[in-house]
Amino acid sequence: MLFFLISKGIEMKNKKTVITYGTYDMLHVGHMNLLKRAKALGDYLIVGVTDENYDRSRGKLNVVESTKKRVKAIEALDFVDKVIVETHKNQKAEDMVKYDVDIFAIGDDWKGYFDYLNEYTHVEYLPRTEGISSTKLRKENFDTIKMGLVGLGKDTQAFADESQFVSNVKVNRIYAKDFLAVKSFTKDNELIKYGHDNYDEFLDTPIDAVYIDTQLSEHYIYIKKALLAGKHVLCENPIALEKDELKELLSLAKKEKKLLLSAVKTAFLPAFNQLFKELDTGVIGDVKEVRATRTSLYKEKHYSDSFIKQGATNILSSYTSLLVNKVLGKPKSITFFPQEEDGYDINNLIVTKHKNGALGIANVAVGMKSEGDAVISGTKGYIYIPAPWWLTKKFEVRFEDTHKTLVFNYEFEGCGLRYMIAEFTSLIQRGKNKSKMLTPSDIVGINRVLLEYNDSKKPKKKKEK
Ligand code: C2G
Repeated sequence: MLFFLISKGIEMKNKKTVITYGTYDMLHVGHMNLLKRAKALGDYLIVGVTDENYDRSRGKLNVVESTKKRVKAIEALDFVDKVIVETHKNQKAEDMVKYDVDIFAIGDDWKGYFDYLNEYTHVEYLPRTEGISSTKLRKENFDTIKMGLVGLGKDTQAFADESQFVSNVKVNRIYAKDFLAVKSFTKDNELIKYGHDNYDEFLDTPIDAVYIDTQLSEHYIYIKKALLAGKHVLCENPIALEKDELKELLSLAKKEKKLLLSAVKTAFLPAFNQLFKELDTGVIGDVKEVRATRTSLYKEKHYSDSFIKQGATNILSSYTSLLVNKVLGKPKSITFFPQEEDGYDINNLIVTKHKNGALGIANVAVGMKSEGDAVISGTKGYIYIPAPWWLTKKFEVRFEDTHKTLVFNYEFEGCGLRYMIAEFTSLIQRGKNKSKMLTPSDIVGINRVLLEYNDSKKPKKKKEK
């Protein structure tokens, strides 16, 4: 046995380990050439396949295949000896030591970028295969999604600008009630060339999908008409202000086989999605409480004189509900502690009770500012998301022993909209009518609190004598 172990040790040491990394989306001849050239440098090839959150945090938004599918495709190559998943920025340096790597190899499109790894191993830049790329394959294999914008708000131009970073998307049309405003918006606009002040005419144009950002009270009717016109819908939340309207829209989307997604961009950010992967490992034990605060001094103008006002709960609780519901699930009870002024809630403390007695504590306000952080508390530790948690790029897993803190950084580019646009359009291209990052039950969950609150504001029907 000892002889075997010694000879194994010598064999392993004589073995020349080569490592390379990549997304390997829609595996093509350029990838294969690179992998074969890397293997030829040694006799043991490790391939690091990037996971989707790491890819998205480094600006690769349009990856089509899941991490699992891409790992399997590389594992199927008989000349690849080991496959690992690359999940974060500094992993390469850690891997050089962990796997006692002799050569780090990568395409020469990265020339110079990985020179720092010469500190740990020998870096080789290999010739890239011209004329083929995953981006090119995506353009060839997927239709371009044409999107129209509904409403002319503070984020309209940002949405159009951000869509430029997503492949196979064209945003070139807008509808809004105010024709003069539409005319001046499209006049010198590089992207949005066509303007409408008639919604039916707008829906009759060759667009596949719409992004709705109007007064909250109009969302329902704009969504309904778009779905009936065969368009996919991405709409600012809330989707609807009353329970039966939400139910009607979700079943209409299902019937029309169209995608209906709430535009809660937090749900699509890399760090936010990584957070749930870490939670699922049980790293903080059983979750007992989720606390999240979101405040903004931005106030919607009051158009509707209905009992439903556009205060803190309707404007902001979708975000806190997203975190509370994704972690704790559907609440068993909801209690409101609103502060009201001018007939609407400028601030609302929303306490929800969940299975196993876990508590959700959400604080939303439009009439005051507070610290916008979030804490997920468990029996072994807790996750702290610094303000603004809803645009999170980092979170920490903390324990009683402060030396054991784990820090996770997942950058994202721009204002975050491109991740939502990429998810929305890639689902349409792949014929999917629901997102894993924001499922239909998530959409019900993020609207549940505000619908209950609006319900509680309804004038009570006088009991017939
Ligand atoms: N490649 C190539 N020829 C092509 C396309 C890609 O040689 N026509 C090489 C790339 O240079 C890279 C590998 O194939 O070495 C994987 O390419 P991608 O899947 O595009 O991955 P990439 O974004 O380059 O990630 O941590 C990830 C690494 O930074 C590389």
